[in-house]
Order: sequence, then structure tokens, then C-alpha cells
Amino acid sequence: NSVNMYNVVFVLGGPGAGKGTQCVKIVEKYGYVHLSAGDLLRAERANSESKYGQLIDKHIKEGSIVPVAITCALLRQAMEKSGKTNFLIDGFPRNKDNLDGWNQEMNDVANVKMVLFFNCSEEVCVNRCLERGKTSGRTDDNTESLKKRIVTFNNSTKPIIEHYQALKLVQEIPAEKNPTEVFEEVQQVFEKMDS
Ligand code: UP5
Ligand code: MG
Repeated sequence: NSVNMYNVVFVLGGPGAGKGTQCVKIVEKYGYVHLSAGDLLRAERANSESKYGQLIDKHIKEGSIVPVAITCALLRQAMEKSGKTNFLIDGFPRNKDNLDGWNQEMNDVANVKMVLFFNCSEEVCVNRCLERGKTSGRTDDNTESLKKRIVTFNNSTKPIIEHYQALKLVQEIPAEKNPTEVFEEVQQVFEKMDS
């Protein structure tokens, strides 16, 4: 029987809010497995055997959202392969399609314990991504893609955060200070959670 095999913390926030940066710190201190949906999609795009490469490439450049069947399958595979039970799922679910698909596929095996929301102004988000774009090689760290990523976050992802707020699952973290200071707040949330 596999009921609630997995514990999941969703990690959300605008592009460049610091999701990935903070997840690394959480892994170091609390021993979760970090799965970035964006990283999994980029790896899938890079796999020449994949039939989804072009589709993923287009969505990433356009800042739009890949169909949930693809993303959720990548997440589930990574979860199963890890052999672990506690996961930080970074950058997912981003829209209603993601949320519905996740619930359909994962409700029986995964328990969403909390949603961390890194709250960061558009201006700071965009500046961080543009700075990173000088060296990241990411096809979406440019002004044009960033405009679209911000629109998608505001229109599609914010309602998902609100959905989880109504379920009292959201922990909102101010994300504009330096990474160490942001992590101070993150730790407070995790200490509360474990006690
Ligand atoms: N930085 C981080 N924290 C800082 C701080 N406190 N102070 C100063 N600088 C800070 O950080 C971004 C940059 O800012 C880095 O240079 C970092 O050093 C610095 P990072 O930790 O990488 O932020 P993060 O929130 O992870 O930013 P990311 O760009 O990864 O966010 P996105 O949500 O835009 O990207 P993601 O990879 O999740 O998704 C990319 C695309 O994939 C999406 O647009 C979409 O097209 C697709 N996608 C889906 O379709 N479905 C999914 O489920 C997921 C993704
Ligand atoms: Mg990231």
C-alpha cells in the first residue's frame, strides 16, 4: 500500500525570486530532495531521445507553461527514482492545469505539507534574471521572455498560491534581502513545522 508515500513542500514565487537558491540551503539543513520542475524540463529538452524537446523549448522561451502530463511524469519519475520520501518541488504547480493534473495523478501518493511562497517584487525579479542572463545561457533570461514570464506568474500562478492560501498551507517569505537573511525566515518556518 502506497498511501501518502511522499511528503511534499511546493516552492513558488516569481522568476528569479530565489526558489532554487533557497532550496539548496533547505536541502543542506533539512535533508529534503530538491526537484526543480524547470530543471527537469530543461534536462528533458536536452535529451535527444525525447519527443517533447521542441515543445518544451517553445514554452520556456515564451514563458508559458508546459502541459501537466509531461511535467508531472518527470516529477513522479524523479521521486520514485530517488527512493526518498521528503521533497521540495520547486516551480510547480504554476497554473490550474498543473494543479488539476497533480491532484489527479498524485493525490493518493503524496501529501502536500506546505507551500513556500517567496514574495519578491517584479523589479527585483527581473533585475536578478537579467544579471544571471549574462552567464546562465538560459534562453529565457532576456527582457522579452521575462516580460512574458512575469505575466504568466501574475495571471496563472498567483491564483494557485491563493488556492493554497485558502487551505492555510502557504508560508509567505519576503525574498528581497540577501540569501542568508531570506534563509533566516525559511528556517523559522521549518523549525515551526518540525515541532
Ligand atoms: N539570487 C537568488 N536569491 C537572491 C537574493 N536573495 N538576493 C540576491 N540575488 C539572489 O535565483 C535567480 C538569480 O538571483 C540567481 O542569479 C541567484 O543567484 C540570484 P534563483 O534561485 O535561480 O531563483 P528562481 O526563483 O529559482 O528563478 P528561476 O529563474 O529558476 O525561476 P522560474 O520560475 O522563472 O524558472 P523555472 O526554471 O522554474 O521555470 C522556467 C520555465 O520552465 C517556465 O517559465 C516555464 O516555461 C517552464 N516550466 C513549466 O512549464 N512548468 C513547470 O512546472 C516549471 C517550469
Ligand atoms: Mg529556479
